[in-house]
Amino acid sequence: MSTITAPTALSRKDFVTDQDVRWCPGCGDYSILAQVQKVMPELGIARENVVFVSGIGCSSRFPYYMNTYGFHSIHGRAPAIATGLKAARPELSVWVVTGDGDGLSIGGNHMLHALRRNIDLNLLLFNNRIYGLTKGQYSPTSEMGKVTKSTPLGSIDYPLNPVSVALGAEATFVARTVDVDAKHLQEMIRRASQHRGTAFVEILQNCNIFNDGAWSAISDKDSKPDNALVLEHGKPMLFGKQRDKGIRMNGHRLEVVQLGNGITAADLLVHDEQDATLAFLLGAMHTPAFPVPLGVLRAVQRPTYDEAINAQVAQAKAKLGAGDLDALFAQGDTWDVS
Ligand SMILES: Cc1ncc(C[n+]2csc(CCOP(=O)(O)OP(=O)(O)O)c2C)c(N)n1
Ligand code: SF4
Repeated sequence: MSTITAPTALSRKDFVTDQDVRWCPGCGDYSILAQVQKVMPELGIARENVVFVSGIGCSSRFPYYMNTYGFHSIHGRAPAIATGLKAARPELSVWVVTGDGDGLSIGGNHMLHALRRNIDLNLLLFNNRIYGLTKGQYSPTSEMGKVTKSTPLGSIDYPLNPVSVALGAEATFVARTVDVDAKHLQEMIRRASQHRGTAFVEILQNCNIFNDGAWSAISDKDSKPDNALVLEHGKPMLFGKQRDKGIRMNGHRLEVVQLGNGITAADLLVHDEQDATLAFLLGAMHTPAFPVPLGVLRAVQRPTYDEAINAQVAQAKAKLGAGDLDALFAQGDTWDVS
């Protein structure tokens, strides 16, 4: 969330750069870029107050294509760089773009701390379950048994679930969406930008070159209704082509039920974005036993890191004065190198 508004109305074109987009034809990243460029003007933030920070990977080429400020940083470190930027310049709208390899492997530590600190960032994790840029090695989200160039006999690693990781770090905003669902993706970008605190959005993305169809059960028109549960706050959890299946609580567990034979929508769970336990249960659902939840799993308010750090700075200044950096460096033990 940023407080500085744009002086004049902007359009999608204002956010497009003159750079040739260097993703493979058909890559899911194109749709994500298009939806972000579409939503940006609606947010009413001046372009010079928007910054996209990325690490390394195909997804991390994103800042070149956004006509805003940007920082193509080092592998896995985008959350740390974005944290410094937001703490120093809280009025900026800071976005982190990362991949499942960049954000959860080499950058897992940095991601975790940005999430728990609740600094006011928007974190978009493009999850294609593979390393795209380095040509198809398995990633922390690849499924067990996955045969790739680096796992020729099949991966023996149990995969990370990005949403569960974010919820485990007690992130205040956690959502999931899909590259090909333009409207839903736009809505999640809007919701993330409105949230004060770290907004984490997992975007299921197709890498048609090295992991084609990894999410087809959830993204293809025909299979999506039976494999995805679109969450809406305050609404019962219904899914299926005929909207005749739902999610019900059975003791401490969730279960899929077929409507009819005495079971109605009134028996189903109603989504509550503020219920942490429910978010955990939903986040752990996966195919084939359950549909994959899409939408906002959790949205709650908690003081942000940037507010807290700037309050402390103001407090220190009130007590001790503005301070003098040169005097600070010159105090204590100093020496000349000759
Ligand atoms: C320090 C360092 N280690 C390893 C690499 C090699 N490397 C570049 S991108 C990448 C993984 C990218 O995967 P992901 O984040 O999933 O992005 P994608 O390309 O799939 O969008 C790796 C391991 C690097 N550039 N720097
Ligand atoms: S390698 Fe995959 S993720 Fe990278 S640009 Fe090509 S299709 Fe997209």
